[in-house]
Amino acid sequence: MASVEIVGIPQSTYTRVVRIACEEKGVPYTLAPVRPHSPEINALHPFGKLPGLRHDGFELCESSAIARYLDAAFDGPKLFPAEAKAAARAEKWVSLVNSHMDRTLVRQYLFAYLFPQTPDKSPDRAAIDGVLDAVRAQIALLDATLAGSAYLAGDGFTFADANLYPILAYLSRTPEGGEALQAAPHLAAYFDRLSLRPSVQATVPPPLPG
Ligand SMILES: N[C@@H](CCC(=O)N[C@@H](CS)C(=O)NCC(=O)O)C(=O)O
Repeated sequence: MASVEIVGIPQSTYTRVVRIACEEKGVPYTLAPVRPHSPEINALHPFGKLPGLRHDGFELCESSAIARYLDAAFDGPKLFPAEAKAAARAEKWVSLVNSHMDRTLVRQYLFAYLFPQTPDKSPDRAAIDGVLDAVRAQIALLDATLAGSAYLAGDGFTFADANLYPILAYLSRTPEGGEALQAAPHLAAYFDRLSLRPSVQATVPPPLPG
């Protein structure tokens, strides 16, 4: 079978999500590093977002769709559970993270540190302070969920965990986010457990490009 090509930069959270998915399933892949909105990704994604996938003449975008494709097209451990309730719980957490947490934790909070809109490029304190309550509330929600199960969808690792991990990895390196994460015992233990997975260790991103 032709090899899988993931189109996206390794620092992108959603690109890392699909790389973790490939690693979990043992699917060999190459990474084609392109920036958002470049002609190459615009050809795969109608809104120019990372990542995309090319495989055997097939082209796809959207991380969750890519994970579904990998799960159906390749052998290896299942990323999505077969059992109805566990499958629905995994889907629910992918949707919650993509619809709400990515915006709060990455686009609003993290980006205020990484890509501040301040004149001197110092962290955007107003933006950070404005979103901190929401950051802490989302960390508390994850902590409460993980008090009841080892992984987001139940007792086993699923794509929902792969989908959350890259966000937590960046969050753990921020002042307030890292502190809140460490103070959330169930979430912190889950983060440490996921950090030991070979799929996670094989996809550690290099520093962000300037
Ligand atoms: N729903 C998309 C979201 C992808 C996404 O937001 N990717 C980010 C990189 S992590 C991106 O390309 N951002 C560029 C932009 O929004 O302009 C997916 O799940 O793949």
